Amino acid sequence: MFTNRVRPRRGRLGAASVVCALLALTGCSSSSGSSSSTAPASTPPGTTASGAARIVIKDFLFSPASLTVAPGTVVTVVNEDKTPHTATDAEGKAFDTGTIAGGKSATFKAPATAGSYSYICSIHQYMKGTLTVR
Ligand SMILES: [Cu+2]
Repeated sequence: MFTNRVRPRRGRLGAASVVCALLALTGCSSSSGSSSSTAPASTPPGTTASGAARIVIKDFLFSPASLTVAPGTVVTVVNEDKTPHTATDAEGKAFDTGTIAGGKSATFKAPATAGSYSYICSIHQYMKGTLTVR
């Protein structure tokens, strides 16, 4: 009987400590968010600094669907499907991997001119991606 009365009280204490922990977490994240404004931005987000980039084709999708690279970056396209695919500039002939057999990879060189290039798989033209050069 006595122990039955104690148990619910412990449960309430446990819940209260969880709330305290959550409050501490939110307090912590808000303070770190304000301090990040002072940090210098060295590289724009989404830009590869190393000069190499990678696109993976899986389940008839380009991943990432949108990639930003520096002009002239060598981009490796990995085909993880069993079906052949390509990564082909949709508007001009700025780049084209040619047919990449299933399980294989190919490379192309990003255009030297900055801009946004939409590309497709020339075999499955509903497959779309965007390569941004800047
Ligand atoms: Cu394809």
